[in-house]
Amino acid sequence: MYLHPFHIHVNDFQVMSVNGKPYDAHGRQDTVDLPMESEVVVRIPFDDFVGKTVYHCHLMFHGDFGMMGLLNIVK
Ligand SMILES: [Cu+2]
Repeated sequence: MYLHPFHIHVNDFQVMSVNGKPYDAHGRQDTVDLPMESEVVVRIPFDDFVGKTVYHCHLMFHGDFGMMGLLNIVK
């Protein structure tokens, strides 16, 4: 099975579920490995950063082909 190492910059997150199944999280993390065509639910405490940052697949060619997005964190 192919994985996408999904990563969010700046703010670590807690993984709640992957494909609807509860995830055995042990605190916050900055990357989670996801199977192909999956859905992840995360909780992110936006405590101390305001501005733009990105999320993306850590496989750079995946990011180049669209697996990258922008977060605009506001007060
Ligand atoms: Cu990927």
